[in-house]
Amino acid sequence: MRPFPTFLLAATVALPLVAAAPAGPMQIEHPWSRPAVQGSNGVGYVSVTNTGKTSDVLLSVSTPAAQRVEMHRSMVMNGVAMMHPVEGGLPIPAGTTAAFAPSGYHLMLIGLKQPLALGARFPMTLKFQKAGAVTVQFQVEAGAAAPMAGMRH
Ligand SMILES: [Cu+2]
Repeated sequence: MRPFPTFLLAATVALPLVAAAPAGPMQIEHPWSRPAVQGSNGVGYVSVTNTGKTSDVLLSVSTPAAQRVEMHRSMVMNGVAMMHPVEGGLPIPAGTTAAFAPSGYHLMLIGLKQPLALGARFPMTLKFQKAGAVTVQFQVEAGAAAPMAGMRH
């Protein structure tokens, strides 16, 4: 299904950077994950701002820590929490932020090859259509629970 455009937040003010990685026009902030056991699925959250002048697309994400990574969107339908895969990449227009955060878009780590222990760090590579591949370290944090009941991610 097509991504719903509410995740796009106009970045009209300069925000202070937290654990930012230089990635050309892509400003990547607060890459984090939750504790999970080997063999299960993990989750990744990150904020990606396109500071460039042209639109870009987040095509895919990969990590040596899992068999594959999918982009998902959490939503509630008829009172039931569900997740849908984002097909065809996630467009990030110039000057906007794609926010992967609890109860919204998230990165789903399918088939963890290693446990994700609290405090550990692991690399994830974000592949953009124009900005190319960008590898950032995700930190395993306790984080806040998903604000919506029944929603795990
Ligand atoms: Cu998911």
